[in-house]
Amino acid sequence: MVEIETSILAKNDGYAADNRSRLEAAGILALNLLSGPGAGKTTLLVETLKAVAARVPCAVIEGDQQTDNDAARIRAVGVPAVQINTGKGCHLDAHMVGHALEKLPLPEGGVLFIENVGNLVCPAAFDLGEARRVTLISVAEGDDKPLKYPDIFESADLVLITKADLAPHVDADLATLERNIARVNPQAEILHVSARGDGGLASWIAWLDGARAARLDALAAAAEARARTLRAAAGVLRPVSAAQAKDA
Ligand SMILES: Nc1nc2c(ncn2[C@@H]2O[C@H](COP(=O)(O)OP(=O)(O)OP(=O)(O)O)[C@@H](O)[C@H]2O)c(=O)[nH]1
Ligand SMILES: [Mg+2]
Repeated sequence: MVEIETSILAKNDGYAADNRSRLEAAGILALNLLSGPGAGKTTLLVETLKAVAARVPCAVIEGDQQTDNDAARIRAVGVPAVQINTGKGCHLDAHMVGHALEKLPLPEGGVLFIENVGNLVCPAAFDLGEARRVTLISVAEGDDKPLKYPDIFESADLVLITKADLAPHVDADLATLERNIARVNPQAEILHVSARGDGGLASWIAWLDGARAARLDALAAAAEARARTLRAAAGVLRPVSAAQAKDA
């Protein structure tokens, strides 16, 4: 059993590396969004795309066991989306995402959002080739979830505590929730968001802009370093003229 799992994950890692190279070559920030069912991933995406898609090229890959409801919600705001149905599967894997990439217009220099299947457990183990992981948990889910389902929080770069507008109605203990996230993953950034009302997504959109700028900077720096290496090699290899050879 353990051997089978290791081989499945090793295979997945190979596909994830291919996806990562492809996304890097197109200067794309790819985000893997993970949460239990209904934490608000698609609603967050719809409201985010309404706010940013006019100035940032975006595309979305949606993962659900059945239906293309979520992809339809994204397309309704004018952003390209591909729906993956996993059938009996409980998570996306990098092979599925690789096929979805072929069906999308890739948002060169922009952001690819990958909404994973709603599940607090299985998606955590599968690298999709993303640059960053964003885990969502709504205020209504209970402050003990990071301790009960640690994997999905442990691997997150950012944790979004969603549906902040509902906090007073569900007796949410947000200080304990934050403490439990930090116990599992002290490095993760934590932001509180709400898709209802004005300004509830401002901190998340600022994070997104910062992450994209950092990604593009890092890719540009790597390309410049590579260009310097190639120029240096060209200098060494440049044919020496007869006159230069005589002077030397
Ligand atoms: N009050 C409130 N409701 C929200 C918020 N965000 C999402 N919802 C509601 O929560 C429900 C689930 O939202 P979705 O965006 O479909 O959640 P999801 O994580 O994409 O769900 P799956 O894809 O099925 O896992 C919907 O009824 C949304 O309207 C929010 O910020 N505040
Ligand atoms: Mg959804």
